[in-house]
Amino acid sequence: MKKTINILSFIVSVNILTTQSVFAFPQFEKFVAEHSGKPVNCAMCHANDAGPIGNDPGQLGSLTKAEMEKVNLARLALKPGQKVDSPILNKFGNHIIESIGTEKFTQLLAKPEDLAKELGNQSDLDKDGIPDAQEYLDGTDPLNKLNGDPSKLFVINVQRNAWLLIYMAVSLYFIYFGLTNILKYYKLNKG
Ligand SMILES: [Ca+2]
Repeated sequence: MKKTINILSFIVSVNILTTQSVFAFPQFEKFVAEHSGKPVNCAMCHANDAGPIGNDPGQLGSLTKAEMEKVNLARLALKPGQKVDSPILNKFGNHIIESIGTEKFTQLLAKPEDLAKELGNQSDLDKDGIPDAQEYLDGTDPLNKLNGDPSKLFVINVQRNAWLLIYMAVSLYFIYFGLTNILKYYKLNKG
C-alpha cells in the first residue's frame, strides 16, 4: 500500500514539474548571460528570482485560481497588442508578451538573440534612457533606472543635463571674472 502511494506521489510530482516546465524558458537567460558576460537570473522577466517553478510567491505553486486564470490568459495572447497581467511575470515579462505575443515568443526560443530586434527601441520601462531591448542585450535590469551600462548612462545623463552643465560653466566663468576684477581693483588701490 505504502509503495503504491509512493509511486502515485512520484507520478503526480513528475506531472506537476512537466506541466510547470512549459512556463520556464531558460534559453533567453542563457543567451543574455553569454552575450553580456553578466550573471543573469530569472528576475529579468519573472516575478520570482528563481523562475516560475515552485511554491514561493510569484511561482506557479502559490497561485490562486484567479491568478492562474491570468497566467492562462497571458499564454493565450498569441498576437501582439493584447494586455496581459501574468502574476508569474514582472513588468518586463508582461511587456514582452504584450509587444510580440506568445506565438512569436515561442518561435524565438530557437533564436533568443532576435528578441531585442522584435521588441524595438521604443520602450524604456525604467526611463533611464536605455531601451528595454538594449538592456536585454546588456544583461542589465530594464526595470531599474540605476542599473544600466555605466558608459551609456553617463552619456545619457550628460545629454539630459547639458543645459545645466552649460549654465554651471557660464556661472563659474562669471564668478572667476568677477573675482579677478575685484582683486585687480584692490591691487590698483593699494598701488
Ligand atoms: Ca531602460
